[in-house]
Amino acid sequence: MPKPDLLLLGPIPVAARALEAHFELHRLWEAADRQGFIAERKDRIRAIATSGSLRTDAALIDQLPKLEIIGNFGVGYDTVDAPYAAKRGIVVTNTPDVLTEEVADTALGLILMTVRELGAAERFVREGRWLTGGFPYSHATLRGKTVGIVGYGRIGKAIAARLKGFGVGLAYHNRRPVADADIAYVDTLIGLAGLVDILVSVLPGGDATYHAINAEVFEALGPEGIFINIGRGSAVDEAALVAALQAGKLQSAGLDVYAVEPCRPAELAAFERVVLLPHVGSASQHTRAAMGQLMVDNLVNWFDKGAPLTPVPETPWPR
Ligand code: 8YV
Repeated sequence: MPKPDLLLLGPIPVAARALEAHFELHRLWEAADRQGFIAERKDRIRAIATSGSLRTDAALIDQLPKLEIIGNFGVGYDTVDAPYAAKRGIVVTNTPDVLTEEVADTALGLILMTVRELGAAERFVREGRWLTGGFPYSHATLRGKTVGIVGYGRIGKAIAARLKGFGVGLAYHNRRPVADADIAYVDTLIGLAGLVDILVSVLPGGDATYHAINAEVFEALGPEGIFINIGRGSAVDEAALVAALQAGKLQSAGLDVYAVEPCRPAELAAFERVVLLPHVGSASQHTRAAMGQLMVDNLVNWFDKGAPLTPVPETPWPR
């Protein structure tokens, strides 16, 4: 049996060997003329694998009449037009669960780094400044504080479970209350921001959340407030975040994700207290390997057994 043809939009090193074993790979990012590359192969490509670095939009989907499945490396699939794929009968899969605990761990690291200014403290030792004086006390603490989580899905719950051990108050906001939640629900994002000291966003990307975290939210969080983002950068109005920090209307922020990635966010880096991570939420070798395996398993299962393992909610399944 010939291997099915798969268009790989960008490099996914942890999955490369497994993909090669099962598919005829077409590496789009290596092509000088992308349109020509796709046009030459359009009647053969039956699968796409993507890490979200390039968009799988309606235009790309329409160029591939034999496309059956899009495998996304990552739980967030905002760069894939899943509703359009569903209309065309194309399955979309993502990699949930296998990264939940890793991302929650990173969120806790980011919260602690930001609240206790540990990034600046680490630089202080590294740069030899400790030799001439002590590091200033951190302005903030977790003691007696309340943390709000916006986007209370699997990862939000795993963050809350960890924070329970820290003795902080907890509340969350989602479009709808979550049935098995055991922390307080606040029915508006502004209400949540006004209630808490630290706001953690686990919001996914896409039109529904675009700039949901805006000037009004920062205003409600207040001058002692701290904002943490482990979800998607597009959910935050970054200009409003910079403006709030510059005006002293927000104390600090800890970010793992940005509006545009990769980036060198100079305006944010100007604040010593602000903590900036390079989208490493799930990025351990262990978890990235598990994500790669699940993406490949979805694709292989589709061609071997006609069923995806973890289709996204927009994909009507079972049909
Ligand atoms: C991904 C992520 O690994 O899973 C997600 O949604 O944000 C990351 O952990 C990344 O998007 C892959 O490029």
